[in-house]
Amino acid sequence: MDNGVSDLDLFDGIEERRSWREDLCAGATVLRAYALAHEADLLAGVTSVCEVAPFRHMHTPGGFRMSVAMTNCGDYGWVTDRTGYRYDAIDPVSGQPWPQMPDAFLRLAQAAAAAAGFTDFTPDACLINCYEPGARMSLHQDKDEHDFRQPIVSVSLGIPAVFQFGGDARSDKPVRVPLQHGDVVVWGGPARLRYHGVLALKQATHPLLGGRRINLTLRKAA
Ligand code: MD3
Ligand code: FE
Repeated sequence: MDNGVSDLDLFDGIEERRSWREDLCAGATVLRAYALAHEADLLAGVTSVCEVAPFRHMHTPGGFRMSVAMTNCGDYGWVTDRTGYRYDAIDPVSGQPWPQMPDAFLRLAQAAAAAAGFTDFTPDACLINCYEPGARMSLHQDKDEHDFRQPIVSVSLGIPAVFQFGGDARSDKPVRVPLQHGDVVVWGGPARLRYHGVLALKQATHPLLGGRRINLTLRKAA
């Protein structure tokens, strides 16, 4: 479904590139290429976060090493280890607070949320996922946040991935949604607790990111 243009009206960019919207279902909106005009600022943000809080492979409570490497910025970060998973204000690796959320992340996410109809999105956490070929994320729900009225905004950067968008039950057959560099997805309302995952990434090369995919998910955790 192509139904128009959504520009980043919170930005005063020199050149706005065209973006188009696809509604997956009530509450789930794909804003294709929405982040492209700001790729340089977003990647600079990722680099600065990683200087303080490098990507690490965390372990699930069951003891499995996650194939996706993760870090966080903002007031809270999502962490998992043998004791369980949670949002924590302290990075367990550095023992310090997570780095501040880069302005470019916050502005892009608020503009995207507003474009999808969520006008009061106040994210306080950004999980940054790093995928290499073969890395995947199995079907899960995001339910560690306190207020499910707030959406989650996800920004895809780097090599492509196939996203699995399931239903409210784990057994609901997921639909496949290919996500490319610059695509932004807003998940909220009735879609907020849908099961979702990412299929194992295929080998590919992106001009800016090489053989990696970075996904930012901005959330209101507290
Ligand atoms: C649909 N990350 O970090 S973001 C995650 O591409 C996560 O790295 C994936 O799922 C990634 O938890 C997908 C897309 C996403 C995020 C939250 C959702 C889709 C969602 C919440 C409800 C429904
Ligand atoms: Fe998720």
